[in-house]
Amino acid sequence: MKNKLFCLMTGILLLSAFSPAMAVSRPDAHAPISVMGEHTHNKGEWMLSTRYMRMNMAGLNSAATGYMMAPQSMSMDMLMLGAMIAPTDDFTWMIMLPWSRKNMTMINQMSSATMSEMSQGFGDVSLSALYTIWKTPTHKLHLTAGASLPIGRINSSTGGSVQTYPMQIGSGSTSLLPGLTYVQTHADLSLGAQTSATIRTNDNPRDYRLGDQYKATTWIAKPLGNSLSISARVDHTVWGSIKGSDATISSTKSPAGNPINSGGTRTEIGLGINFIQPEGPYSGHRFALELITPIAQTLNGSQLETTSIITLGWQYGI
Ligand SMILES: [Cu+2]
Repeated sequence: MKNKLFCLMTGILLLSAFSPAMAVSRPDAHAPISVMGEHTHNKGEWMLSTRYMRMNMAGLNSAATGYMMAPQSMSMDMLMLGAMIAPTDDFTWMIMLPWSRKNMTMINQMSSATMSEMSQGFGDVSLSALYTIWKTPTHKLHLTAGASLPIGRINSSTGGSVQTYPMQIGSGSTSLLPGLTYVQTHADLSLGAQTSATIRTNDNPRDYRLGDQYKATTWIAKPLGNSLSISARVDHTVWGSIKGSDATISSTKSPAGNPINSGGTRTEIGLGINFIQPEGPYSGHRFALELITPIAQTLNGSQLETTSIITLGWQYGI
């Protein structure tokens, strides 16, 4: 009898000790790749990641009446480098550095001539602490407290004049990045939800600040075997208008140079896959893809609408 009890107790202890580690090795242990800071690590673990994101925008939500130029399309290619390290089971540090390239085409509304412009560079770096509040084998809740530092340029120019607000690479402001993530893991699926914000704390050196941004997303992921999982996600973002203005940017040449044409809301759906190899030469590597389509957007004034977003990611950690 004592022996049986001992075996049972040892079994329960072993199970509770190993189930979090087992959960980490599932393909859906990480959320769809476009979601940031959605998982934490156990003590001593670290991870490096690269995400490539492409965002396409085309067509104005309302005519650029009264402006010389009308934007026609814009694309943004972003490479996001990230690292995570966990000094304890409850704390994970995360650092992220984006590099982006933006292209915009526009038409001169008088002469019908088209032109394009480009900007590129490193964006604002962010540092976050992820703190686990509640963790059981099936539920996990963690808090994110982060800050973004304005290292990205806000004076990118073309032909001698400073480019419009959407073409700038950085925000110029120090921002707070709070967030809350909840994940539920079951044998045959996982569910998650995250809310996060970007709160600008100061006007930048060019006398404006970008609008604050609030985001909520929820997803469901289903493992198909040990290597692959598929996911579906809904995302809603609300962001405010630009406050103040850069005196060197013309507010009448293009709607993109006038702060009244900024801010809005967007709802998107994302379909994704995550891939891992649990054992073998590629164990520890993760590959993921997510395709995102907006289903609704309301934009203040005259702005280009987002048409699609693709995120491709590679993560490596031990
Ligand atoms: Cu990680």
